[in-house]
Amino acid sequence: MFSVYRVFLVLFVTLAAAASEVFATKHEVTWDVSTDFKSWESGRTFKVGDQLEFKYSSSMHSVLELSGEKEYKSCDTGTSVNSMNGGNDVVKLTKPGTRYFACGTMGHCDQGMKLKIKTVAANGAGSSADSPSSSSTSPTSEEDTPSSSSTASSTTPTSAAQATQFLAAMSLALTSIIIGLLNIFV
Ligand SMILES: [Cu+2]
Repeated sequence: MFSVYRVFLVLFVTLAAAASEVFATKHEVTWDVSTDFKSWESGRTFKVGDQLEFKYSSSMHSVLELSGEKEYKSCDTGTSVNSMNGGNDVVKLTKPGTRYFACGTMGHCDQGMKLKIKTVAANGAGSSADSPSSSSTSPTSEEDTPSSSSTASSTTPTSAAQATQFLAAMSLALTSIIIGLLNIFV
């Protein structure tokens, strides 16, 4: 009987892990002097596990990660902690906190080509203790908006996210039932 319980526990943990994978969002950044990064950033939530994807022409721009707030404010790119120039650079948000990015091309940062990202701890999606409904940062708000690049798909198609949410809810319900039955029979 105990082994049955374990099987379902493993199943549930696996599903929860899969759900947290799907809930991770890839935030596509149109890395250009004409983008209003402040409003782009303010409309989004960045969670641990999410990714930034900087898309740009590598002959025009680059991506520097700046060391702090002071460097960000003054566009001091001299002490950058990381530099990328692939034109399609992915940055993983691995922990809560603030990170700063700027273009390395002369003058671009001063023209507003800089980005400040506040990452928050991922909520309930990955934790089996939380109910799935509490972890619903609504899928529609996480969709990438640029319509021109709709083929470069985000990692969270709405339907898949909803399906996974449903699965997570189902597995939680199933686990509750199993545990309830085990309590009766054992
Ligand atoms: Cu630039």
